[in-house]
Amino acid sequence: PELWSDDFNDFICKCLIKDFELRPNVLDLLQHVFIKQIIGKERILQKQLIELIDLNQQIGVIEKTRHERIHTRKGSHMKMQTDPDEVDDLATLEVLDEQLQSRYGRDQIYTYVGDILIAVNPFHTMEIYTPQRYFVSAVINIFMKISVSLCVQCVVISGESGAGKTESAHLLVQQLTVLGKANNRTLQEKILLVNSLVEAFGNACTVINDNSSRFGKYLEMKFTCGGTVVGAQISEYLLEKSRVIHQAVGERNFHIFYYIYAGLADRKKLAHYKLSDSKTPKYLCNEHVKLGPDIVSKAFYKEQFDAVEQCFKVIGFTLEELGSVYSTLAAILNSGDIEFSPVASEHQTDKSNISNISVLENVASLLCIRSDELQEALTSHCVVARGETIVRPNTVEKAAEVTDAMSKALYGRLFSWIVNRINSLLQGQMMICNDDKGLNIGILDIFGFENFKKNSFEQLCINIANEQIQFYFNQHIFAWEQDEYLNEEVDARVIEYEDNRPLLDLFLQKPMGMLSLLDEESRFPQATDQTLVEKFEDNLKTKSFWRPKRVDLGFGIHHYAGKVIYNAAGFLAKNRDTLPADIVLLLRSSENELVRKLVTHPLTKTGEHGDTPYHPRETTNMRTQTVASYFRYSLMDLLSKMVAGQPHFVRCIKPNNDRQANKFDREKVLVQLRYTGVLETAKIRRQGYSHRILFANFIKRYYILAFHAHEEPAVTPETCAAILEKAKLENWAMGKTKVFLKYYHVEHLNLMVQQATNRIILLQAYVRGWLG
Ligand code: AOV
Ligand code: MG
Repeated sequence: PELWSDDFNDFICKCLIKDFELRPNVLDLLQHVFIKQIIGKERILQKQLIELIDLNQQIGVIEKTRHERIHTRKGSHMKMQTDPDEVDDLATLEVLDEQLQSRYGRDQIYTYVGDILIAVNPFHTMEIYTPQRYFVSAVINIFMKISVSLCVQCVVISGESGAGKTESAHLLVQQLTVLGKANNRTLQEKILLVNSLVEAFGNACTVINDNSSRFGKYLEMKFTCGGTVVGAQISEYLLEKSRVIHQAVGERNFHIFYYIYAGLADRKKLAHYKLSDSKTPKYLCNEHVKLGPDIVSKAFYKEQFDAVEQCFKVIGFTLEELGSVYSTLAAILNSGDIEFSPVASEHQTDKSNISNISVLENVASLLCIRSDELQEALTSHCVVARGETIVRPNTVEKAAEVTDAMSKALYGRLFSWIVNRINSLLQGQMMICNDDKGLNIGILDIFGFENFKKNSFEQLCINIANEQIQFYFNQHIFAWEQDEYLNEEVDARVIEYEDNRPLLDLFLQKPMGMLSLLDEESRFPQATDQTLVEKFEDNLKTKSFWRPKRVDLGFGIHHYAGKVIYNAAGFLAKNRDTLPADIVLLLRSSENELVRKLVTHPLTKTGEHGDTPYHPRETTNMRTQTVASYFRYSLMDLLSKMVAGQPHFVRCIKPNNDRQANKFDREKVLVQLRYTGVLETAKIRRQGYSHRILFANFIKRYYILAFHAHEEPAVTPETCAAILEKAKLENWAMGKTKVFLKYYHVEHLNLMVQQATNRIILLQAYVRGWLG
């Protein structure tokens, strides 16, 4: 082929996506030569060509060892004769957990099982992310795929809480920004900061993870065809707002509250934001917070506050906006301290009064609303009866509920606003390039599967989301693969896998699924959490649901990742998540623009793509949408994004429950490998056909192995067979439109093409006199 042709580019890409460990000089070349020159389709300079040939020789050395390995694999029918320690892809190995353990002992935390990347949490800082040895080959893989296939790539990171998803997502973004060398350094910096900023607001300390994600995050990085990063957009899902007003035993509120409280104190600005140094706001006092060695110091919080403020500024928030964000946070903290006391009224209905008016005034002043109106909105409510509006007093309990609802709503909307604002600021940055066809890499990092001592509505939502991701994984790895065998009439052994569809139906089916039942019950004013659990029990007839004895309001679910006992206390209130219209109207009257924006909607639909999910609940009638139905909507939105791309799965594995470095609990790992389907994946990769290539593509890629360069062989199964036979491969299958290959076939074919192309490069270079 012509040296500068597409085929040649294709070849380079193939070299790069090999999963050998990249060496520093190869890496440099990768950045300097390939990405800029080849993918950018510019001519390579003579000097660089020489370097390229060096590289080829290096690849040759690496390939030689690979070659031997592949042959051993083929010859011995999967009985590995090579040292398994050397193998980065464990799909061929039988004892996966054992191998992972010995690799872990050597700090080799990344391992492939077929095309799935396993990342075992090292629980200590690793030296591997230095600029010289920066890249996990998976990153290169993804990066090259967008360049080659010009299709959206989607990285789905999953694993239980504390397994390392968020950390992996960070590293991935970091590496992609370096690879996608933006000409625009500031943009690159901004993209890196976005993650930290959003996490300050959306992460919190739980009993499992000190930096636990309490929302789902989908970050899309946009690239030009030349591989330069030109922008990013972020979508957030299902923030656990209830944490603002209440935290479970041993847990904390969202990080940002501690940051701002310590940061403002340090700057002697507490009074300005109506906070007191001597009295910690109630929302931040969880008396049961553990006091372990990792208790975070004020100095640390203060540093974090400075960092967050810096992020805001670099991304482009104005000082005015920052002030409003701080005021809103301070208003939320103050709201938690408003105290109500009962007042006996003449009609003997329970009325409530605010016993610390000064705090109420603080809240009103921070939100720029009138304090008398706020008092009224908290201590009374309007009902419409027979066309007449009647004002009814709120009991102490009710008034406190309304206050909490306001806090949660303000925080949830503030979070969405920040995310939307980031998006529009990054959008403004986006360089529109001529060749920008919108190449896109999405990275999904959600909250991991949770099973606490006490599990509530939040855990149910989190676990359903994980159940959905697992379903998507199964579909992709098992179900679609098997469908394809059927359609193509290829005889392949069917792999049994744990199908969690019945479980998803249990949750999501309409009208008899758990969420629908919850919504239905939420509409009855007389319903209680007790009637709700009974409703579940009467309608959910499956082995995966049961009522444990001795647990009031308890129900159990057998999730894909294990059994969880939930407690339905508070489910109805949490699901209704009512924000009284009086509060909405009052906040809309605020003199602060941000506060007004938070309650006027839709927030924004960013940019021309309009692909940021707006919140359907934020329409005129704020009371109709329950958390369950919003949750369902979000899940579908997320899924539609994922399905649109080509997925890459990263499975994070937690090696022990004690967050300890160098501790590998075999049993714990095995359980995760089992329920995440990694073991079955290994099986399917061994027994099935990992690659299915359309005849035309197969011939285009490999014809050179059996035909002359100038020939154009017919696109037929016979041509494909001829190529495969020429390459002396066995055990492949021919479908109706595709060739079915085991992945070691593809390795072998690629190797042969590379060798053929290497010869061509050297020859051409020689002919042109560049080799002296
Ligand atoms: P998660 O995202 O999977 O949990 P994190 O990414 O927050 O888990 O990881 C938990 C902790 O493990 C981090 O705070 C680090 O201390 C450590 N860790 C993880 N990955 C690495 C790594 N590559 N190198 C060094 N340390 C690491 V959750 O959000 O709770 O589901 O909901
Ligand atoms: Mg996380």
